[in-house]
Amino acid sequence: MSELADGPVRLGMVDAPGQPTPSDALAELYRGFERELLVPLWTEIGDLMPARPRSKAVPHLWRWDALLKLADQAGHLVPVGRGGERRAIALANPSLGGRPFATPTLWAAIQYLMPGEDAPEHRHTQHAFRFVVEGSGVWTVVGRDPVPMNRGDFLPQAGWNWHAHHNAADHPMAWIDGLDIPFQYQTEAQFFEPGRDTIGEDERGTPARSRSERLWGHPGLRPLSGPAARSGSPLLRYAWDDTDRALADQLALAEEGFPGVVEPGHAAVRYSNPATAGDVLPTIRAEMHRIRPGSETAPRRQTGSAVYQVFDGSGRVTVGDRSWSVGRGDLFVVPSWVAFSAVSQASASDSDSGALDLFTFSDAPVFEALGLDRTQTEGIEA
Ligand code: 1HN
Repeated sequence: MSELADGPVRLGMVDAPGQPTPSDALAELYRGFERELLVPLWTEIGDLMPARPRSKAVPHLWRWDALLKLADQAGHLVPVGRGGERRAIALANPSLGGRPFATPTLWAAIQYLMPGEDAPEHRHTQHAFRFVVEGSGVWTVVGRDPVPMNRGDFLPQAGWNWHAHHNAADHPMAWIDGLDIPFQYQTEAQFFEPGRDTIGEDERGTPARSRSERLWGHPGLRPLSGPAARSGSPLLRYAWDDTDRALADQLALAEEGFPGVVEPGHAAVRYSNPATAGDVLPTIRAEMHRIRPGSETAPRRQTGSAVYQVFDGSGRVTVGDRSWSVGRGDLFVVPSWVAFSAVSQASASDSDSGALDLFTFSDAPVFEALGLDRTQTEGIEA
């Protein structure tokens, strides 16, 4: 065995194109690099500059039933309070070293609150949202504004806003949290600050609509009094009724012969900031897709990663070389430049709309801001 094998320089590269002929002098050179903490480009270029993205993450599926069962067990065993802050249990992509990272940029977790429980107030630079696949009864209090959380609601919450949660119901409630924690972990620009241990009595109200919705939640109408655009959406809840109607209208228009859907049988909406019409959060894009039974989306791949949750219905999803039958609540990951497609197999009897509804969030705003966004829809081999 050559001495080269012992150094940091990978022996496998010896046979790669453009590599020097092994010799004692070369081994001495490589030992010199090691001693001085230097790495030559010619042994690393394939990894540093791949011809196309090669994600460190892999496609993976988490079943909602399994998550919910474990979250409920945690509800009975693990208190919520200062330090841990939240009873949130994160998806750990199997190829990301056991870190609580669904993808290299995105955190996704199931969070659980028992009846009457409070999660303490804090704020952090990480951008976040909640999405509710089932249940109700929790109000998230953002900047002292109690915001209801019901099935199908999407609740963005830009970084550095104070927030706490309280369960006003007599039953536990689960939801998913999405945050840009892995992305901000890499940026090394995170800040965190604990707030009050308990929210005020005046914040324990259970209004059907938050103050933010009363100010910002009117289609196409922005308040003249509203605060200047912040770094994320001022609308704290996108209620399911509005999302559902938008999707149903798209499919109905298409059926009436008018343009409306992205592809046959496939309606889709993006949650947008009513002050800017851009993405709801600086680092996170969120969308809801509705696929008619029997319809299939064309395979597509793009730079950046995404997490999907089946909101309703059932079907089959394909992510790269993996494929799963999925149903309500199931979560899966689409890594960068891995093709994704979905087939709706729902029937009117096992879902609200009779279709496959997929909620998804991604890191697309980061890639677009940096000019790194690329999408391929044609010529993807099955
Ligand atoms: C957080 O504040 C929430 O507010 C959820 O519900 C998940 C994960 C890590 C750090 C803070 C929340 C979180 C989190």
